[in-house]
Amino acid sequence: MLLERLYRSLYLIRRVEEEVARVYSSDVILSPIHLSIGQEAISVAVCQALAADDVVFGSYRSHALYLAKGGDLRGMLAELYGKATGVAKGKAGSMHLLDTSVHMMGSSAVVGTTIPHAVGYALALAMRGEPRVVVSFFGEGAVEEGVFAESLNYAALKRLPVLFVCENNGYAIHTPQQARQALPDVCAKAESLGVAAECFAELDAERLYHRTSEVVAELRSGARGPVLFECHCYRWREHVGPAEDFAIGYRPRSEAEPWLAGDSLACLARKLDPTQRDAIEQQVERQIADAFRYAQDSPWPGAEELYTDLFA
Ligand SMILES: Cc1ncc(C[n+]2csc(CCOP(=O)(O)OP(=O)(O)O)c2C)c(N)n1
Repeated sequence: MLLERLYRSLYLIRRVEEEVARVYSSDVILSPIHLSIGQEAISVAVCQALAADDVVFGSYRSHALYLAKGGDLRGMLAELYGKATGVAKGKAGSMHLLDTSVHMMGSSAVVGTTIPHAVGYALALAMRGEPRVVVSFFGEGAVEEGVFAESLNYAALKRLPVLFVCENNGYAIHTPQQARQALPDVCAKAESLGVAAECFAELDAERLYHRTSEVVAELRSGARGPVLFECHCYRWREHVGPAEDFAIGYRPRSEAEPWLAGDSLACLARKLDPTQRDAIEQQVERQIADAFRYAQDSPWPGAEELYTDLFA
């Protein structure tokens, strides 16, 4: 049932990141962390509408995307701990999650860089006639990068099967979008480049799921060119790190309150039967406890790994 699937995925991601935040001060996690808390419903809803072999690319804020795409929780946590059992053998950390087994083909610390990668992948799929789609996730800060315009132009020109998903949380680090962009309307920018665009002003996981399903079916059939979704959301924690940062002055807590009150996880929880919900939560809590133990107990990479899998 859709509601249960959405809730299970969202609950897992929220609780994993809360646990990551909780253990972070003990330095067991050896990677900078950019948490998705508050924004997770976007990855969850979009990925539930994808087939297993559809492809996703993300930014450095990609724990939610990786887990929503069916990623390996044990492998992700071991990666954050820098262990040999991590999805990238401990070399990538939180910001460069990549796992070809679930078709998560890249995430990057450098803003905007995976947008052209996603378009290139979609071009390859189109040339091979494979009915798969690519989804490129990025923040509204990435829209300021030159590659955004170049990539959207090319995807529109070649009518490539790409869904661009802009997670617009209103800030790049500490600077609001209005102080950075003369035209803070991501949909208008996309449309000016020939890409059809839709704005989601609220985080409604079920609505986003249904609309993504429709668009993905059209993209898969080759019936249309690329589409951009601008999904408004709010980052509850600091830009990088585990804490809240309302006290440092760049944004007031009052701005967060409507988003906290409209929490996607709580909204879905209210729609579920309490017995069902408890069962899901208990299973997920066990899964999380197991995965943290696995990360903690896993071995460090050996010195012989220092120069393997490196392309620099
Ligand atoms: C090319 C590049 N320029 C600048 C930075 C520094 N930087 C890191 S995160 C960030 C903000 C990006 O904001 P956004 O794309 O909206 O994503 P969010 O952090 O809100 O998820 C910036 C400017 C970078 N990593 N890469």
